[in-house]
Amino acid sequence: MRTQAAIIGAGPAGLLLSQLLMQSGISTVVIERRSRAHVLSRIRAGVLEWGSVETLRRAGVGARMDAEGAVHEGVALGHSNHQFRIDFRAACDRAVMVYGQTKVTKDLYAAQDAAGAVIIHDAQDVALHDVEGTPRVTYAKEGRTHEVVADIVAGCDGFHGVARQTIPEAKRTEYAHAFPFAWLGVLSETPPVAHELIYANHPRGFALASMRNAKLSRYYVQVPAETEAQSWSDAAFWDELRRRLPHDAAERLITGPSIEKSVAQLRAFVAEPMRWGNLVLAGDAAHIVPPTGAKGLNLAIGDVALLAEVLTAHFGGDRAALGTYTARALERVWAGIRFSSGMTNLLHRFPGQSAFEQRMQEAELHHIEHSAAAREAVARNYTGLLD
Ligand code: FAS
Ligand code: PHB
Repeated sequence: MRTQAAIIGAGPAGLLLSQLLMQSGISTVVIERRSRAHVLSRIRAGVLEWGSVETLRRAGVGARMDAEGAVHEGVALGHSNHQFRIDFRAACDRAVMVYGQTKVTKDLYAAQDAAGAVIIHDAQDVALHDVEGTPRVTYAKEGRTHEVVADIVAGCDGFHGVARQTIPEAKRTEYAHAFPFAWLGVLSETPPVAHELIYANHPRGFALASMRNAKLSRYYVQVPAETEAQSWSDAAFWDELRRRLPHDAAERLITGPSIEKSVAQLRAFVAEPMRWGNLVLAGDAAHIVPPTGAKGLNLAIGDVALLAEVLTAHFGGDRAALGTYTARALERVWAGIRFSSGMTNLLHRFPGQSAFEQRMQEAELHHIEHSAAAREAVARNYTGLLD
């Protein structure tokens, strides 16, 4: 098979890139290791920066998001049984959209199906070849080996994918940091405790009250890194969440059976460069951020919006365009790492944390509450980083 852009991975990055490139008349083939059902079963991010909203609308997948998503103009930060609101509209005249990644992926699949996209699922042993020349992608399916020849290969295959490994180790610089804790997440068919998100610092550990809609809540509590999700009963989860949320929110908590329970490790990771010959990386294939800043999905969408612009110029004859991708993408990536790691350090309890360090976190949160400049900095980073 021959195409202009072979895309590895049918997560949000891969599907969105295929959608935007096809809109520019560039042919694509998407090669995904898992089944469509498996890809759509993942419960992950929930918050879209406004730049991501505009990119999804431009890609022609904004209709259900605009109909079913919720525009949020603020977020609450909590500590010492108290909470305060960061007003995005007042601070920087921006907002975010609460709309789950699962729905974003479903909307992208629907648009790609309508566009007649070629998406190959259950592709095994995916391998990239000759990425510095005319790239080839091979994969096994139904007992046969298949080959896709392309001008460009886009690695959108996530943190555990193969594309990043195709860049020679001697030419790759990887920055990695593992936080000494994880998030235990629960999805429940219960009304959220508040109409906006609450990020809470507590001496027992971090907690986050989020949601998918008015009848579907998403909650997280910080747990030790090696925690197994099933080692926590629903009752134990609700008790711990209630102890960590600020009192007024805890009083409103309505519990119910978990319909999904999972543990996400907290890590930061960046691989440089994000382009090698005719291979480009986007999304989790190139970087991971701790979810405390709601940046993972948004950085992936930001990469893809930039990459679609660069590849459209490249296929339009601009041979310098590809060389600009890494530096431009990494500026946003490192800004996302900085903000997400800062929020993680501010809101989580670290092993061996002293009483002084706990009070310093509370003092920083108190400063944010009472400083317009500090609130604006949080608002600008949470709603959109550089723009
Ligand atoms: P993805 O990992 O979503 O997609 C990569 C795709 O490539 C997958 O479908 C995979 O099956 C496929 N693939 C992998 N290897 C392959 C191979 N060899 N060949 C072919 N295909 C291959 N972000 C937030 O902002 N907020 C959150 O709360 C949040 N929670 C998260 C919880 C978990 C458990 C995880 C893992 C991530 C979370 N994230 C969160 C980050 C997440 O949303 C990512 O940023 C987002 O999925 C990035 O999208 P992609 O880059 O498309 O990668
Ligand atoms: C979520 O709703 O899953 C969510 C929201 C905000 C975050 C992380 C996760 O920072």
